[in-house]
Amino acid sequence: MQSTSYSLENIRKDFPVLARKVRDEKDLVYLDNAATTQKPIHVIDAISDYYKNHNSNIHRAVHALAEESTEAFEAVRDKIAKFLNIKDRQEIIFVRGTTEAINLVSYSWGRENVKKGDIVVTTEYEHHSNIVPWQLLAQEVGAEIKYIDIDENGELILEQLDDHLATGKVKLVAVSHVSNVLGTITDVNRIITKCKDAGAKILIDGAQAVPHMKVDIDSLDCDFYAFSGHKMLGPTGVGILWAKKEHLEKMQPFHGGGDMIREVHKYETTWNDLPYKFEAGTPNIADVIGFAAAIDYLSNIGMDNVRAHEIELTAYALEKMKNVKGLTIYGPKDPQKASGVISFNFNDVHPHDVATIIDKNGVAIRSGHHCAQVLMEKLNVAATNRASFYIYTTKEEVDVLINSLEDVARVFKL
Ligand code: 7TS
Repeated sequence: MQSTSYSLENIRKDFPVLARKVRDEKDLVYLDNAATTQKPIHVIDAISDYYKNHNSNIHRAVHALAEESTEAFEAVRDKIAKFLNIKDRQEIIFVRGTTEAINLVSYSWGRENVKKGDIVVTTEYEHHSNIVPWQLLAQEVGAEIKYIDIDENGELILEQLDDHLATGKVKLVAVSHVSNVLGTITDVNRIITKCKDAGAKILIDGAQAVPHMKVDIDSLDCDFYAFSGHKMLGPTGVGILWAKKEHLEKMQPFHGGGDMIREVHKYETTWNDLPYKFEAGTPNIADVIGFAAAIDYLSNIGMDNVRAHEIELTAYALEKMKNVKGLTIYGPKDPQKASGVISFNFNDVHPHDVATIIDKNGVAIRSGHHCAQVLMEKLNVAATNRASFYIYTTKEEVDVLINSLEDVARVFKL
């Protein structure tokens, strides 16, 4: 176990995959953390231990293994409550990820509360997961979608939110806490204040925020908050929807089935208490338990240290990238305003070509539209390259990325 001080060397030793060689014995330089992070041995062992020693379904049987599994599973809810300063554990719903969390809100809350002529506001830098569910809802009920645009620094033009709210028709504002492409940190406190004054509800997509900074749900005081475990060292297939109890109590279930019921009769059913009303069927027990090990790991490092490391790396990368001819960087140039994500294009080379060439040096970045085609349209590009950092990323790895661009220049004779 690493100490609470930040030891990059010790941290890296906890991630077996980081020792891998790829593409002709090159050291792996993993810079695709916004897509998913690598897993420390603690998480891998926790999942393995669960299957080896405890595996059972939960909430039902009275035997020893069922009791152990249920206790371990429910303890994770308490751990999440503590990690994010959530006062009421009944407000924490286990889902598969951010995508499912947002769809749950769109179906169960949206279909009751958003009517013909109402407006749902989102932003130009959303992931498709925070656009498409609202489009589906809008089409079904006859509502409208409006956008908050971004400025040339990749920041939201919040005056546009005022204009939307002034119509009196806005039922919900759905915004990401951090952009997955630009890394921009949204001023969610300002947005929440504006929404409250106007009586609009607010959903925050925290998929790129919770892994990278301290998030305090109680003091944020929004209505819905969604995030995924796999972007913060946890396994895939586990995510969280947090919602205010007053909403969850009134909402219809999203899925029907086992565990979410109190009584089922031939023609009618009553619902279980929160949070189980929204957790139909056997959940992803082993991965929820693995997620707890990820939270322990991050808590042990301290989220302030995680953030400080990313600011340092981003500042280092941006400074070095300034000197690379033909590089266009999208989003904030101030590392205090962004998380560890840098999107760029290199001359006119297609991002897939850039990514393919630097992959030969073992560098893993993402190229494409990053599930943010509305943003690509705004930037007037089909795609970008994206390098994204995490707790184990080193300055040497940033150097490998930047030096690899010379190979791209050579291939394309730039
Ligand atoms: N919202 C944001 C801001 C995201 O970055 C992502 C995933 C999602 C929602 C969806 O999360 P999921 O866990 O339900 O899939 N973002 C990315 C990405 O940037 N590259 O791959 C996945």
